[in-house]
Parts: sequence; C-alpha cells; structure tokens
Amino acid sequence: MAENDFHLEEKLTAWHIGIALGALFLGTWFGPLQVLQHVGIDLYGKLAPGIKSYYQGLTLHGVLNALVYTTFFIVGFLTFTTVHSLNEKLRHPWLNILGFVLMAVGLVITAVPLLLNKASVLYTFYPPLQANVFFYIGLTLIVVGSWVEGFGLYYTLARWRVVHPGERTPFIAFGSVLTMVMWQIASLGLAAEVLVLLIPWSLGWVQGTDPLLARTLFWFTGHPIVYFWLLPAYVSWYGMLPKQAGGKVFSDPLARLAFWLFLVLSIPVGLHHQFADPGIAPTWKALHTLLTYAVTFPSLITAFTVIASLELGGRARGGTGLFGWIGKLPWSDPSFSAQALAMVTFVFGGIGGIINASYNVDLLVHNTLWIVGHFHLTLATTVVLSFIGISYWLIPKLSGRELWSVRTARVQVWLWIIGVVPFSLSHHLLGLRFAMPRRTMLGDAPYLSAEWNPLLVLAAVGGVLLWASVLLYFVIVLGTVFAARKLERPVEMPVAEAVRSPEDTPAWLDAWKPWLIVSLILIVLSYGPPLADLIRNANLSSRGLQLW
Ligand code: HEM
Ligand SMILES: [Cu+2]
Repeated sequence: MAENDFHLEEKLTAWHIGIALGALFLGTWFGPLQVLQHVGIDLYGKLAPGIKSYYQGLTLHGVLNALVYTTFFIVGFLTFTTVHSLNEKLRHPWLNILGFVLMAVGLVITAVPLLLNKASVLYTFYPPLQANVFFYIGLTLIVVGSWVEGFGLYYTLARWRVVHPGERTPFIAFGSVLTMVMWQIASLGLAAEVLVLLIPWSLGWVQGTDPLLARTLFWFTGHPIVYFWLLPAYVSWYGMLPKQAGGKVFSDPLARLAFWLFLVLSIPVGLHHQFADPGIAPTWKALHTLLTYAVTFPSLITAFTVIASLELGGRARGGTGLFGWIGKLPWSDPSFSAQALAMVTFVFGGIGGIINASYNVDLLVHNTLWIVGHFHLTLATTVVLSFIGISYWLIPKLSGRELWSVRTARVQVWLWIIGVVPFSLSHHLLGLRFAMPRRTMLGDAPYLSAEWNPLLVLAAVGGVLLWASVLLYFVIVLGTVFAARKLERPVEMPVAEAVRSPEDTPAWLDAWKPWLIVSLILIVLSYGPPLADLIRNANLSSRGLQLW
C-alpha cells in the first residue's frame, strides 16, 4: 500500500498525540512546584496564579499526566501501530472518529471543574471526597471513547483475518489489539464505580456511598491501568526497538506468550493496593500478592527476550565478548537511548514493585514518599521516556519534518535520567527511613525535622532537572512540528523481523478464546468472593466531603 494511504489514520493519531502532549505540559508544570513546596519555597502564587491550593495542583498533576496524557497517547499510538502493522486501513473509520470525539469532549468536561477547583479530589478520587459531577462524567466519556476506538481496531483486525486466513497476526498489531482488550476488561471496574456509585451520589440522588466498595472497584482498574501504560511501550521494545538496534526479535512465540500472560494476570491483582483497607479478608489480599508475583514471570520473559534481541543487534553491528555488544548499540539515536534507558530504569522500578506488592513489607512503605519515588521510576520514566523515544520517530513521521535537533534530543534523554535518579532515590529513602507521608504539603508540616532536609533538597534538585528535561522535550517537539526541515526520505514505522518466521509460532499463541476464558476465570476466582461480600454488605452511608 502506498504511503499516503493512511492519511486519515495518521491525522487521527496526530490529534491524539497533540492533546496528550498538551496535557503532559500542563500536568508536569506542577512537578517542580511540588518539590519546591516541600523545601519551603512556595511558587504557586507566581507560577500558577489561578490555582487555589497544593491539592488542586496535585489533582491536575495526577489527572493530566497519569490519566489524560497516557490514554490519549496510547490510543493514538495503537491506532497507528495497528493499521501500519496490518497494512490495513481502519475498517470503520467513523467508529474511531466517534471515539476520539467522545474522548476530547470528555476531556473538556473534566477540565472545567478541575480548573474551577470543584474537583480537587486527586487522580484516585477516593470517596468520601466528592467532586462536581461533571468531573466523573467527563472521565467516563474519556474511557468510553477509548472503548469505542478499541472496537474500531477489533473490526480492523477481524477484517485482516478474513483476508489472511491461517496467517499469524503480525506481532505489532497483535500486541496493540491485546492491549486494548485488556484495557476494556480492566476498565469495567472503574465504569461500575463511577456509574453506579459516584455519579448518583454526587448528583444527590443517594445521600451516601460506600468508600470500601468504591475503592475496590477503583483498584480493579487501577492496577491493570499500569499495564495499559506499559504494554504499548512493550509493543515498541519487542516489535520495533530490535529493528532500530539492527537486530531481530529473538523469539516471536515468547513475545506473544508474555503478552497473553499480561492479559491473564494484570487484572486479578488489584487488592495489592488495599492491604491497609479493613473489611477485606486477608486470604484475598494474600491471593492477590501471589498472583502479583506471577506477573513478574512475563516481566522476566520480557527482560530476557528484549535483551537477547538487542544483543543480536549489538553483535550484528560488530560487538564482541560478553558485554562488548552493549557499547555498539545505537546510543546516539535518541529514540533508541530513551527506550533503552527506560528499560534499565524498569529494573529498579520492578524490584520496588515486588516490595510494594508484598503484603507485610508494603505496610512499611504504604502511602509514604517511597511510593512517589516508585511511580516516577515506572510510570513517569519507564513509560513516559519510552513514549518520548517513540515520539522521536513518530512525530517526524506524522509531521513530515525532520527531528528538529538530534543533539538536543540526546541531551534531553540523559537530562531526564540525571534528574530522576536523585529525585527517585531521595523519595524512596524519605519514605523508607522516615516514613514521610505522600500527598502532604511538607513545606508547611509542623513535624518537619532538620534531619530530613538534605534528602528533600536532593529531591527538589532532581525534580527541577527532570522538569528541565520535560521543557527541552517540548522545545524539540515544537521545533520539529513548526520549524524543522521537510523530510527528504519518508520515515517508516520500525518493524523488527523475528529470527524464525512467525508462521512457526504455534497457533495457540494466536488464538483469542482460550486466553480470554482463562482471564475471566481468574478474575471471577480472585475478585468474585470478596466483591460479592462487599456488595452484600454495602453500606451507603458516607456523605460527600469537600475539603478544599
Ligand atoms: C516534571 C517532573 C516531575 C516532578 C518534579 C514531579 C513531582 C511529583 C511529586 C513531588 C509528587 C508527590 C506529591 C505529593 O505526594 O504530595 C508527584 C506526584 C505524582 N506524579 Fe509527578 N512529577 C513529575 C512528572 C510526572 C510525570 C511525567 C508523571 C506521569 C506521567 C507524574 C505522575 C504523578 C502522579 C500520578 C502523582 C501522584 C499524584 C497523587 O498523589 O494524587 N509525574 N509528582
Ligand atoms: Cu498495582
């Protein structure tokens, strides 16, 4: 198919990514304000004049970064990857356009109460904190829009399968669609929470709500959402990065097996966010701990397969010896280095994750700054830096212009690492050693001790450097879209070949039904009894609180 055949699809992708980046820019604005607040420097009045409180800012930081940026970027990216990988246009483009419009309208509806300080409930919006109803309605529309776009991708894949009977789905499309399927199942919890509990309650149709039931439904979605963020990065690490490194996918069957295991194991583990919640029997928490450990298995497969694929690249480029191939990788390509460094970061993020998921050990770090250190390694670096790396070829592709400055992009990537290491290390230590709470205006806390200061200052320095890297990223993006030279040769999506033909991959690794059934069975087993118990004993007695 000729290049410009995907005109509509690419336009749609560009719109998603444009909105995503706008959200990232506004959302990260509050990052340095937060770390500086913690050392007693309050810049909110000067740099965020309309913002009424630290908590309004923190809500914007969480919602715009963790919910809006991620969802828009991912849906846009997966649309691009699916159609290009299948070489098949969207089957029903109106579905994807409709989904996008729903997401965009939802974003506007969410933004209004957020900006008016009527929804400063943080991005987890735990009841009994109560937001203006439009906050919940807007978020619901964003999620429903993403489902509709997911269906648009399924019809496209279904069409491809009709035209290519018996062939293995190309890996990139396979991983992309699987990510959407996982998200659709996972987000049912959030949908139930918002539609059944929160919207009627914030409209005043019911007087009270049940915080424990609401939190449980929230975390049904809240853990797998991290895999909704990670899997698109994995699509790139498995399916594209080996090509960028001059290598091949070490094992197509292993790659698919890992994705299936993520589908099956991402969801039945959400109670690991509720170890400290009363009213859920320890048996279920322990079961979710064990299932969380099981998710480390596909993560280890990923580490093995992706590193082996990159090693093939390093050796093909002349690397020798046990580690000599590492230096031969294309580190000067910022798209590669961003994603490779994102992977290295994930080693530490993953280890921290196992600690958090351990029922008893978590109690030591729960709700402390340790957690902030953890998710700025995993979400804010592994995922975001991977997306940044992807955008270093995708934005040139979509805009038809060269990357504005490769050298600046190289600096941007390393500056991110130079910022996040002290930021994250100090947050981990502050949580572990001093049990310093997260979601707290530490600069104003009367219990602040001089002993904590050095680490808080280190966190602030790291945070400001991290933000400088974000700014540099936006300079590069804007420079690329508005000021760079037109591309001489068109950019192609990097598609890595597998060492052995995917047609050698067993058919059961390309069959949806068995995996979906196993996935549903595990959900019913792990969530059925505790949820049934919570619903049977539901107590709609908590009135809404507006603490701001
Ligand atoms: C620009 C650099 C950034 C800095 C300096 C920064 C700093 C911080 C700090 C200090 C907190 C903790 C606030 C508290 O607990 O009171 C925080 C929370 C958070 N950050 Fe960042 N951040 C940055 C970028 C990001 C990015 C890129 C993401 C994700 C895409 C992100 C996602 C989050 C989330 C989800 C929270 C939790 C909000 C909550 O507790 O409700 N941050 N950030
Ligand atoms: Cu989790």
